[in-house]
Amino acid sequence: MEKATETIPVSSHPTTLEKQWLNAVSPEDFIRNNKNFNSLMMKYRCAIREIQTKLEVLNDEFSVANQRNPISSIKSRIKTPASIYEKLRRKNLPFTEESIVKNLDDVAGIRVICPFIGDIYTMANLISSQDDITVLKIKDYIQKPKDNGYRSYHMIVEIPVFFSEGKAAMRAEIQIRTIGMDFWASLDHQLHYKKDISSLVDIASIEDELRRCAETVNLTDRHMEEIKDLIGDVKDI
Ligand code: 0O2
Repeated sequence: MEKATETIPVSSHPTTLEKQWLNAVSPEDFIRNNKNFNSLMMKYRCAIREIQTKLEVLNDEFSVANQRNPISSIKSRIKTPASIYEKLRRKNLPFTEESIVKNLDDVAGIRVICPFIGDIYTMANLISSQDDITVLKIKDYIQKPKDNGYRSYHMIVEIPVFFSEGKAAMRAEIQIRTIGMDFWASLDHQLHYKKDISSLVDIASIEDELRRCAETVNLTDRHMEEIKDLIGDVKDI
């Protein structure tokens, strides 16, 4: 006779994360931790919303004054639990709520894509000068690109978010880059994400190609900016 119920294993090879969350804690602790984790992620999502609204307001205002948008698009994401866990593990830090808040700057991430390099600095200055925003860290990978060719302007900011029980200072990472830099970074990200291709292709030669491509993108970005300056006010870019 067939069994009425069957336990389906989650995975025949549970990951460290699964072991830690599912096996190492009691069901009560698991549920409580999960609730606290979801509540923390909700706060980061709210911080993203606040910052995104600020950026949209600045974009609207600029477009009325200058007949063009300094922002082409905005993307945002909350770091996945697995990615949070991995980053803390890499830094030898505990996977607790306190540790996430204290040690991670990029749980909330906002990516701002601009048409021109000049727009990147305009948006960075406008957002930094708002008095409820505190800029904690800046990494200018445009002035000083990474060895692999990565270019982008990174800001770690803190913003107050108002909840029913009071105000919380939430941290977020804002990455600002041109359309070309973003195009380049997504291909580069795929290369590192698909680590399993290393046995099939020559990674070093792809990295060389990407480095060359980053230079081409940079030259094009600067050339486009020069053309824009020659034209003057560019409409509908
Ligand atoms: P994901 O999936 O985008 O979240 P730190 O936080 O200072 O300890 P970290 O995290 O290396 O050190 O800071 P950094 O240099 O500011 O980089 C943070 C993010 O920038 C990365 O997040 C990427 O999104 C992006 N980034 C940095 N370097 C590169 C690169 O060489 N190529 C690409 N494609 N993106 C890059 P995560 O957490 O790595 O990933």
